[in-house]
Amino acid sequence: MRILSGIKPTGELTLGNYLGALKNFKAFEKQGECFIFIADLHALTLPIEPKVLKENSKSLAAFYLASGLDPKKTTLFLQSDVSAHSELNAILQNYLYMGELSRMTQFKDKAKSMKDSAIGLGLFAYPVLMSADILLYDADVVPVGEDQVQHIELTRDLVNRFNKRYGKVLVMPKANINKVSKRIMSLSDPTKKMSKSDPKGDIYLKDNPDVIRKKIMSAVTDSGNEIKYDEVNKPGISNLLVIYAAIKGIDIPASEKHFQGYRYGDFKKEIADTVINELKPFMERYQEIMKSDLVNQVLLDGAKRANKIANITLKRVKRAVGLFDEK
Ligand code: ATP
Ligand code: LTN
Repeated sequence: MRILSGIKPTGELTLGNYLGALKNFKAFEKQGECFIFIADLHALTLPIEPKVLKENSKSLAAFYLASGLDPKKTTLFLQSDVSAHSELNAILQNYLYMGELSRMTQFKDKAKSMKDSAIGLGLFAYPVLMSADILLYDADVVPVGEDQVQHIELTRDLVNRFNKRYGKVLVMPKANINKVSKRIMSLSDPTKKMSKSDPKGDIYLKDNPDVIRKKIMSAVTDSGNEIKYDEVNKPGISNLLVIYAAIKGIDIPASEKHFQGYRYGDFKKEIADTVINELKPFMERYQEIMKSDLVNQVLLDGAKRANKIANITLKRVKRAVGLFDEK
């Protein structure tokens, strides 16, 4: 089995990225061949300073390593180090259509506050490049948070469309979503996703313990006093129950049961302790890795391995569509 996932180096990673994506990757190492990458080309779809992009990319690689991924087993690489992503993107863009791309929720969210004249083609075509990322590695499974499922569904439509026309060329991928941590919400507005590009209500992995505690203690809840999972009427409490369950590796009813009879204040205090204790060793490993030369070595080696596999698929696709390739 092949497993592939990526994160954009667009900003400081949040607890949402950690619980919804990063923390889940390690478990896949035992199940198959993993490819985990830094989606730096995708980070260019919205304005970003060159220096910031570069720093974020290194930092994200260190986060991957700190999460326990073994670079001997998992291929860790930078998307821009493998030119086949851009080449396959150029081919696949002919098989996805304006109508379906304009229906993507992520695109609509990101573009809603922008003038048409400022929306880059890359932002609109984001799912094409994402399809290329997935299909180049013949990925069977793509672990992501819930917000990415629509993009993977679109990739599946593309595979059907492409294979119907050219034969069995592309492998059909499937999203894998962690049932508990699929959508961590903002602490200040628990009806919105916690997102690294929206600093309100986020816990950043780099926040120090005092800041994390303050943010959790002031998380928006309701005026009631019952600790109960109810996404509609108690989104704030529900989100904190989810965070606890995701960290402890338990389901939501077990999380609810654990806090039965707690007062909101004590409940929040224990959530804060849990988050702080989870992130402390993780961040210590991260700091160590950032001081070493490990990231550079791992990305160099990862790029070599990724290029080898990606180029095989690219060749197969080029031949299928009739691009002259006799080498
Ligand atoms: P941006 O704000 O820049 O759009 P983001 O914080 O949404 O970014 P991505 O780089 O798009 O993060 O996502 C990386 C991974 O983290 C994806 O698999 C995504 O589904 C997951 N993820 C992001 N935010 C959350 C969240 N709040 N809850 C669960 N998973 C999340
Ligand atoms: N779109 C994803 C990042 C991403 C990705 C991928 C995830 C780019 N290419 C391929 C899984 C597979 C995001 O915004 N989180």
